[in-house]
Amino acid sequence: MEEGTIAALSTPLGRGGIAVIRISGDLAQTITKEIIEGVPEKIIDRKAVHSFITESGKRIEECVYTFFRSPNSYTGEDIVEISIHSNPHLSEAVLNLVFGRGAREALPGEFTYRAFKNNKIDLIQAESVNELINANSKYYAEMKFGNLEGKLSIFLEDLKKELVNLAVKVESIIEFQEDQSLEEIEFTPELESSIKGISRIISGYRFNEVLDKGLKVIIVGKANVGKSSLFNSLLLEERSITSSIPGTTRDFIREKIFIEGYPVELMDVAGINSGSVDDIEKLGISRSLDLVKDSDAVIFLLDGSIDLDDNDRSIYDLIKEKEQIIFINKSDNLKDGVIESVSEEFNSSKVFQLSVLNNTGMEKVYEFIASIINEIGEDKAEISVNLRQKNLLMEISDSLINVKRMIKAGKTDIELTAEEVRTCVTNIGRLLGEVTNEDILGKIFSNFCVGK
Ligand SMILES: Nc1nc2c(ncn2[C@@H]2O[C@H](COP(=O)(O)OP(=O)(O)O)[C@@H](O)[C@H]2O)c(=O)[nH]1
Ligand SMILES: [Mg+2]
Repeated sequence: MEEGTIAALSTPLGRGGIAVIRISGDLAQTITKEIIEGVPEKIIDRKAVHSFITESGKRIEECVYTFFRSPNSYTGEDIVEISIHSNPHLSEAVLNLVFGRGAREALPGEFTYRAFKNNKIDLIQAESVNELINANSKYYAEMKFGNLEGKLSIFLEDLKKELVNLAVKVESIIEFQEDQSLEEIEFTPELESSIKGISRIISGYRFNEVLDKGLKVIIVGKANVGKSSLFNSLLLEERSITSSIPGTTRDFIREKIFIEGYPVELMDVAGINSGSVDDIEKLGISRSLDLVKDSDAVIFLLDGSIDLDDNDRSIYDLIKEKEQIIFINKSDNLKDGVIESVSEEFNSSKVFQLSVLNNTGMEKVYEFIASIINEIGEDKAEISVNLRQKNLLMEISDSLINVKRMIKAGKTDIELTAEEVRTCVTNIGRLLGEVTNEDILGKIFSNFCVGK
C-alpha cells in the first residue's frame, strides 16, 4: 500500500441516520478547512464540532467533524471524521470534494494497515478488528474483542520475554563456558505453563469455529419423512417447501438459527433414496452425502406411520459414525411395531419420538444440538485464535516442547537448543506481525472492507 492521504466512507453505503467519512494523512487538516465552513486555523483536537459542508461557496450539507491529531489517532496520522446524513448521493458528493483536494480512495483495510505500520496495534489486533466486524455471533465478537484489547498479544509478549531470558542464558554458556552443558539452565514454571496455555487455546479452536460459523447440523432421511417440516419448524417460518409428494426438496437449504445464543447452521437436504428417480434428484443425493461428511451433527428422521425399509437402513449406514440422533417422526400417526423395529435395528439409546405436525418432542431436538455445542465448549479457551494464529501457535508449542526436552536432558547439543529458542521467538514475532512478509499482509488486509 502506498503513501498519501486516504479517505473513505466508513459506514455502509445506504440511507440511515449518519454516515461517517474518514480522512487520514497529511492533507486531512487542509481538506477539512477547504470543504467545511468556519474551521479554525488550528483545528481543535478531539472535539466534535457542528458546521456545514460547502461546495463552491454554497452549503450542501450539515455535518459534525472531529479531528484527531497525529499520533493520537486510529492510524497514528492526522485523522478527521465527518458525520453527515446517510444518503448514498450525499456521501458520494462529499467524498468527491475530498478526492478533488488531493486525497485518494482508501484500499480495503488501509486505515487499519496504517495503524499496524505505525505500531498503534500489532497484527493480531489488526486481524481482530476485521474478525470483530464480521463476527456472526455475540460470543465470537466478544472473543475477538478480547484479542483486540490484547489478550493474545500480552500472552505472547510475556512468553517472548521468558524466551529471550532463556536465550541470553543459553548464549552465554555457548560464549563463556568450557562445559557446554545445559545442566544449570531451568525450564521455568512460566514456560511450563505457557505450553499448557497454548494447548488450551488450540483445543478451543473448534469451539471458536462453532461460535463463528455455527454448528453444522444436517437433517437426513428418505423422502417424505418430514425433514422440511422439521427444518421450517426450527426456523419458525415457512422457508423450505414441504409437500406430500416425495422428493420435493431437490437441493439443500441452509439457514442460521440460534440455540442458547449459539449459532447453528441448519441444513435441509434432498432425501437420500437409494433406488432413486430422476437425474436432478440423484445430483441432490450425492450432494447430501458430501454435506453429511462435512457436518458436525446429524438429525436422522424416520417416518413412524410406515414400516422401516431398506432406504432407512442404508441412510443409517451412512451416518452411524457421525454424531447423530434418531427421531421417529409422525408419532401422531404411529404404525404398530415401528418403535420396536427401530430400537432393535438402530442405536436405541438415541431414538426418540417426534411429531412435527403436533409440535411434540421438539424439545429433544434443541437439547441434542445444545448438548453437542456444550460438549465442544468444554474445551473453550479464554483466548481465541484464527487459523493463521493456530498454526503458528502449534509450531511454537512444538519448539517449546523440544526446548524443554533438551534442557531436561542436560547434556545435549546446546547450539541446537539455542536455535530452537530462536525459532520460537521468530514465530512469536510472526504472530504479532513483527516479522512479516508482504503476501501474508496482503492476504490479511485485502479481506477488510473499505473504510476500516
Ligand atoms: N402426520 C404427520 N405428518 C407429517 C409430520 N411431519 C410432516 N408431515 C407431513 O409429511 C409430508 C412430507 O413432509 P416434508 O417435510 O415435505 O418431508 P421431506 O420430504 O422429508 O422434506 C407432508 O405432507 C407433511 O405435512 C408429522 O409429524 N405428522
Ligand atoms: Mg423436503
